[in-house]
Amino acid sequence: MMRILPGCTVVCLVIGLAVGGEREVVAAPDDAPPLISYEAFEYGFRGPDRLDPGKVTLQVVDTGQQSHQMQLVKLESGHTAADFASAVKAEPRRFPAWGRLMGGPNGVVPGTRSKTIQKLDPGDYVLVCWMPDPTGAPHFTLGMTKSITVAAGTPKPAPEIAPDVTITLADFAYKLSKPITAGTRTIKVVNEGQQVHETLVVQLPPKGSIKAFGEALAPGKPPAGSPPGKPVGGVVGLAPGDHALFQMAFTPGRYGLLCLFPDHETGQPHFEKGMALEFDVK
Ligand SMILES: [Cu+2]
Repeated sequence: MMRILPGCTVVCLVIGLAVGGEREVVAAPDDAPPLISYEAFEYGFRGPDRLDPGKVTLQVVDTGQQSHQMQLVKLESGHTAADFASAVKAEPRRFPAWGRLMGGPNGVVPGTRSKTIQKLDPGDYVLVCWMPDPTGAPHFTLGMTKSITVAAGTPKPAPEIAPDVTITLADFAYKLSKPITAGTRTIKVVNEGQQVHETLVVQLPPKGSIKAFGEALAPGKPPAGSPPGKPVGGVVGLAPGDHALFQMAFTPGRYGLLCLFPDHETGQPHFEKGMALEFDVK
């Protein structure tokens, strides 16, 4: 099963790490794409069913008791959200060709929010949360999906947004174009690999290790106390060749990037193959 995590994970995240209150992002620039906001809770998403095409700022606000994220999947050839859920259950290591993973705001703890900037083309989509419940069941298996439609039409032209830093995803590594400094930053994430990858940004304790955080979340491990870190955003799964931007406020300290998506062949989470990177923000 994809990304099934040990039972302790979510509870520990909530109990051990939900500190610091809501992470506010400072006022967006004038040319910021329109904000589309969804609430994530146990187990579902609340927000608009129908969107206009074009560039948007997609926000997930965690109003629940567990960590959540909002994967954006574009459904082709008339497939439905139920088809996608069945296909992932049947083959958790690969995604169907008609279900394109297009990013979306990655995981946060309760009471906080996460934002990405995405271009939406007309069509049918499903929102999915892969995060585990306290028994390890991915939230999407508990009904945490939502179907949305992007209306037909020509999107309004939107200005290109110049990122502060670009993160390149490869099989199996992260590369930063330059160091991330403290402040509200716009980060572009580009998948140059052959597999779906995510960028989960984790705030780490001073000597924390992102691999240790990943291991605490990894399948098949006994619960080992609180994972040493707190998810604070990023971009969920991006298909090969795709890109998205995320915006978040970085404070000085230690951070990590993590990919929990499974390898096509072995099912191993990508962080075990090298998609785990630590860096200091000054
Ligand atoms: Cu990956």
